[in-house]
Amino acid sequence: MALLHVSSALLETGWHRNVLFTVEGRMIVDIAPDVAPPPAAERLQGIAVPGVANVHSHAFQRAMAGLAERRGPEDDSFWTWREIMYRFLAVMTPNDVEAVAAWLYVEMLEAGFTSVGEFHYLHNAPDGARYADPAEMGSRIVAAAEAAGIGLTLLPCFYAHGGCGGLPPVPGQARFLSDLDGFARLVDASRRHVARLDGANLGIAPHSLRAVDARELRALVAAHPVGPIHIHAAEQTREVDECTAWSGARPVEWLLDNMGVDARWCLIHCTHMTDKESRRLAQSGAVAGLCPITEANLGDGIFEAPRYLGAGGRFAIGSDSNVRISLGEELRTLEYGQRLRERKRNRLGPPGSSTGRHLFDAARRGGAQALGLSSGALAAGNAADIVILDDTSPALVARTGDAVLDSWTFAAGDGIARDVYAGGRRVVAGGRHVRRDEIRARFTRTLARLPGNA
Ligand code: NGQ
Ligand code: ZN
Repeated sequence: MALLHVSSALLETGWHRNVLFTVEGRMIVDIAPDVAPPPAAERLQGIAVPGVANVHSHAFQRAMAGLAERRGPEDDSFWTWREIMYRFLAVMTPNDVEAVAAWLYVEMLEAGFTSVGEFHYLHNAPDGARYADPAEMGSRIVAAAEAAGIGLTLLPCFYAHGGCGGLPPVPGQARFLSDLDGFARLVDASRRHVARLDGANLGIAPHSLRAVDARELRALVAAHPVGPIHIHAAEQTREVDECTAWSGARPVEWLLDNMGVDARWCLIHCTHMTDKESRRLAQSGAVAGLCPITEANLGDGIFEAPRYLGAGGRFAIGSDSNVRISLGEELRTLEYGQRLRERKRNRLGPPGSSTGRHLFDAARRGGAQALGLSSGALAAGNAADIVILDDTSPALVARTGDAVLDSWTFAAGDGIARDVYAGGRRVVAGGRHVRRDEIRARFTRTLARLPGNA
């Protein structure tokens, strides 16, 4: 049992001072506000907020961050980026993926993300051959999460086609492919790896309506009656056009019409929705997994947040391509997109509310839902995912209450999280991950071998 005392904390019931947390194993078992620290307590000077789930990551892509920012002969797009990404992943070994993922998860924890949904599709060897263990690559993700101490929801991805309506895959997709039987074996093997990691979860991730046909998607949902289901949807206008040409319906519309989308579902991006799709998705109880930094980087478009949130829609944040790892920057980018489009300020959140607080609350709640976690709030009975912000940081000096979240979101740089507990374990102390040096050294050695110019 551990006792942690902080000077202030954002609890489920709002802001409180002098808060004592009792942590047992992975869980918070008691919270007492307005108490002096007992002698046995560890005293942490700072502001405690709940750790937030990062619901959408392709870990291996961290290794190519910054390598696709060079203008090509024709208009660069999501699709030209994807070709660079495919060339890059073709050379990555299981060891490489583990080293990159472990470092990425260190960065996530230092940024205040205490769990990650790994949308994992790099299953096969570079030539498409199966590894002896079909979940060899997934086991490396589990090992990386274990080394970093981040909460993991592993989302093995089903990928079978190269376009809507069951088009054949292209050669660059060989590492992702399986059929339904192979996928069942992959999920079973993944489950065994996940089981050895305390608190880890398993879901499934049909990649997108470009990679999964209608029959397969129905079979996958029927075979997995519990747990999170994540799918990419409506990120690019070309995808919307392709889906409409195939089915007569747009991607989000098709999923709503055909798949019984509910609170188990997390639809990643949903950048391009009509008014009606926004309203229907909001009513479904599903989570929209928004990845604002990646969506900006890839030129996807701007999510229609005021409309969707106004209809009660839930969202969560994902770092997706992992080109940058920053919770504040994700939330800021989401809000700034709306400001730039509407030429107005403070677009998200009801009148009178703090924008930072509103976005943070929505992201922590939606994140926990999308990953199937009992966290997302500092409350007894929830996982001890606790982020203690450095109240001596220049960006937070003289800030209290919601102003802390506004300043974190809009004014602070990186390095605001001083101490981070994930599943009851202190993984960041004094702003540094407890295994930072060793995990970083392995990452550095790995990057030195991978192509440095894609
Ligand atoms: C992915 N990433 O699976 O890594 C995708 C690109 C695709 C994003 N959509 C590949 N951001 O969607 O075909
Ligand atoms: Zn993605």
